[in-house]
Amino acid sequence: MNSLSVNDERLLGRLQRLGEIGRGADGRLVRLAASDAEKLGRDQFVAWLKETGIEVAVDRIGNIFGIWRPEGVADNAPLMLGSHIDTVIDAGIYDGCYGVLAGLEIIATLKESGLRPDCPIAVAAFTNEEGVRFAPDMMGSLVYAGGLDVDVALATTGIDGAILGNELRRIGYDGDMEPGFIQPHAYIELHIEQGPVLEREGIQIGAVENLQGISWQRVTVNGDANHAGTTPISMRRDAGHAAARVITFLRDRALSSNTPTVATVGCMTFEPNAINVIPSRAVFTVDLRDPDEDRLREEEAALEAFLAKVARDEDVLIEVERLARFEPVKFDRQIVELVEAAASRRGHTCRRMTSGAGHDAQMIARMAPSAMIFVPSIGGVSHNPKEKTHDTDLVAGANMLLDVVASLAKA
Ligand code: HGY
Ligand code: MN
Ligand code: MN
Ligand code: MN
Repeated sequence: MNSLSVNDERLLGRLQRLGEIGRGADGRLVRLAASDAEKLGRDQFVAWLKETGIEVAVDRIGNIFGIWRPEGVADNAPLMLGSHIDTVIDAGIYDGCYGVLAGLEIIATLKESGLRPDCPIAVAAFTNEEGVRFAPDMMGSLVYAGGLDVDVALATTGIDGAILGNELRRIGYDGDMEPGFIQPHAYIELHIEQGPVLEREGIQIGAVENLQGISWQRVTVNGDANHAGTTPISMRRDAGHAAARVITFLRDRALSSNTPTVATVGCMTFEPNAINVIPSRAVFTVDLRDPDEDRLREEEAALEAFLAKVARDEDVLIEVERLARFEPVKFDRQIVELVEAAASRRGHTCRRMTSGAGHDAQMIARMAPSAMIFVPSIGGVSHNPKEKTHDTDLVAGANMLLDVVASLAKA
């Protein structure tokens, strides 16, 4: 089977093509979950599934599946590949799309080769992996794996006030299959690393053995608007200043902790947001992550204590809303070993690693043995239009996925 390789031109061409869908006049790629731009991306993916001649199914949370059921192959539990095609704001073209299109490429390559796996093979594009418009992130795969009720998820309100279920209906992806309608016997997700490790160490393949814990919260600070010129500093209830103290606290704590803990405040708004008005309200998000669950809980407790201190010091009211909370996940050791074996057969350097980013694989791991394959990100950059991976690495990763699929599905 080792002689088989993916059609690299088709894979790379589709990545570039999908990477242009949702690019605005300003040149920024924005394909938020269930948006008009994402609909066009979904339509293109479905068109490629149909071109490949495989079954297309959409479930109630809008997850799209291409399912290859080769003739004469028992309808056993399928092997599932996939990732997501929704993006962050001003995104690169590889995050998620690479895993979805490589999964489709594996099916097309096997189908064309005449080789027959011993089970069906499915490729999934999960809804709302990024969680930028609707929280939590990895929502479609979380619902699929039974970790969130589908009707609760469909009722989620986005940052723009839209309701997810209405949006999926509006774009025509409110499918009728129940989430979990196919129970995979294994799931493998191919993804760019989105971090600096592989490139820094000059290693071609990451055999991802676990994924760190994630804690998302939205913090609202309520103070008092007042005149920027007449209000003495000591008499202010300045929501903006209180928020700034929290941002500095999070960064200083993560920096001084010499643990892998990371903390990010990615969104911040002030009200009334006027140059000469002391902010009456500040709303910001906190993204905390750590590979160790106990440490992540300590970080959450430290934040909670500091918020109480700031509320007292600055005489402001602070409310916290939980947006997402996922414990660290261990992937399936056997699949990780298959990845390492495939890498050595292909003569690639390979190392085990932890994923810093969240992925659909961490959710599907709740229902089936799952693992991931990483390829290097140039400069470790991602969630940025400069996100890039060498074509040779993209093709190497896809051929690795092909080998692991062939081992698991005995093609
Ligand atoms: O946030 C994450 O790690 C993922 O990109 N959704
Ligand atoms: Mn991703
Ligand atoms: Mn991402
Ligand atoms: Mn992800």
